[in-house]
Amino acid sequence: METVFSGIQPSGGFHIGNYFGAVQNWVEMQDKYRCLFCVVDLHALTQTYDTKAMQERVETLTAELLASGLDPNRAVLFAQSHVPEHSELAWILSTVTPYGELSRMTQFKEKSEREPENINAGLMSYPILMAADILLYRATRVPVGVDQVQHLELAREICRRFNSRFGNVFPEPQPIHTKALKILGVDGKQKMSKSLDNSIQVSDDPEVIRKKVKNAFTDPTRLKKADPGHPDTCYVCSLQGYFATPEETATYHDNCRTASWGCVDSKRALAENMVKYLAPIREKAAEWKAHPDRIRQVLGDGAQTARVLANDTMDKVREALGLYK
Ligand code: AQP
Repeated sequence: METVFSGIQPSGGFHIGNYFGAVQNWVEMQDKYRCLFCVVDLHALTQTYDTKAMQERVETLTAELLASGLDPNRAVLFAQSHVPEHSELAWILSTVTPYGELSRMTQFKEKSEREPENINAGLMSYPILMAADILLYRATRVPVGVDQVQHLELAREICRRFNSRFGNVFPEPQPIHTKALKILGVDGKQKMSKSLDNSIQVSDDPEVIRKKVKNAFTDPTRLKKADPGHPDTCYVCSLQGYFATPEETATYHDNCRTASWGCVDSKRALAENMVKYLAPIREKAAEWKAHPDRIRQVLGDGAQTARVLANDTMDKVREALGLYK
């Protein structure tokens, strides 16, 4: 069975972009691959955060991942900082990573602009840690959203450089492209992100969802209800298909195109479908959150399994590097 690795940062609320862009696919992969899914808390250190909130963020995210369908009996679920070999391998891989490539990464540029007072070296070497995350488990498959494609390409390059210099230790990981390549935030412009104020979180209360959808960006060319809408380019219409059946979605789009529905009607349908769709996840996550001991147990067991695999790889890496025994 091939090995899949993927990670998610505890950098804020788990949102519908993360769910459709990543986690829904992870759930489906559990029966097809040997899966390792990681709460990448070391990656989250590259952005400014509240140290007191970190424990809570990791637990909440884990609860939401479990509520979304990740099953600790079919996948290894763990926190990155519980397996120190991620950092060790990242250092080793940094010695074969071309510096110029790092500074060209789109995410580095975007996050540097977002937080100009915190352009740290970790933000730049983020893709090296990501390469270590994957190669540590000799994963051959990595599900990625469009925002991570460039990082995975660099991970593949790092893998090739290591292997050509030190011998064939790592298989070259291949991407699995996710269905929802990129979900935009409610501003309709930037990628929906945990660290931006533009997301709809899977655990948002129904009233919060309704309010966010009500204020979401819509077709700016549609000035009054009688104007025909453009469902192919409208942000609200682009989300309908995730929460409604194909038939319902086609009807909503038709209603918009023929102006029998205004944007308010489209938003109302979207909000209600979203509330209904997300309710079971929100409820299951609340159940998990009520039992932090169980969450801790899942992450502890996951880390134990991950460390066995990580140690095995690191033995091979140290041997290949010729490090002093
Ligand atoms: N808007 C999105 N649409 C589709 N997929 C998305 N992903 C993230 N945002 C979208 C996918 O979610 C997975 C986990 O992402 P991450 O936590 O590693 O970091 P990210 O990609 O940087 O996600 P965020 O929410 O934007 O976090 P912050 O704000 O902290 O940077 C990835 O597979 C990603 O493709």
